Amino acid sequence: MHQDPAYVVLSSPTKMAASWIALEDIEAGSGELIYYEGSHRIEEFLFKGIYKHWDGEDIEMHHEYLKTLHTKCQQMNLALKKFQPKKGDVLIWAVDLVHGGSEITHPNPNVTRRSLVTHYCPYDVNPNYFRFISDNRVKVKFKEGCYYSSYHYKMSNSIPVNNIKMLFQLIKRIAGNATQSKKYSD
Ligand SMILES: O=C(O)CCC(=O)C(=O)O
Ligand SMILES: [Fe+2]
Repeated sequence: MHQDPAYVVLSSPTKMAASWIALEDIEAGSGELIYYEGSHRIEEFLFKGIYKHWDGEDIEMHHEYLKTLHTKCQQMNLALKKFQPKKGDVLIWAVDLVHGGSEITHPNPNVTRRSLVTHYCPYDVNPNYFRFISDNRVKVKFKEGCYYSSYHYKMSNSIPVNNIKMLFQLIKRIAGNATQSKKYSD
């Protein structure tokens, strides 16, 4: 389990919320999202005493970070919850919520749990990857005050997402791609 700022790096790390949108009914044992209720309030872990993100290198410190998340949540007696949504249900969490995928115990090893996971920040906050992936340095306008960017998918400023039907098509396209790509973090 993790907190998103360790891996989703922003110019202002605390200005973030996230959501898990179920694209199908999620079956028990399919590796559902789990989270410690109220864990967005645990004492902050700072890598090297400074950063909310992990540098991807110091394996020991990363291990220590993951371990302390459980310890802190257990010390505060926070309940470990499972999100078992129906298609279309959404879990929205505050930046520091401790969450992650659970073990797959379903008899069918090919069971899916298709979702759209999205991280949100204000327009004046930039994802860190803007600094080194120039192709993806794009904020596509959806409507007034709403923009989207993606680390994984090439975005074009010209995608004409201006109504709900088109947004739906975009989500379907992203979901289709997502099933073909590998899970990249836990
Ligand atoms: O779907 C999952 O298991 C977790 C995804 C997640 O935590 C994330 O993308 O931040
Ligand atoms: Fe996450």
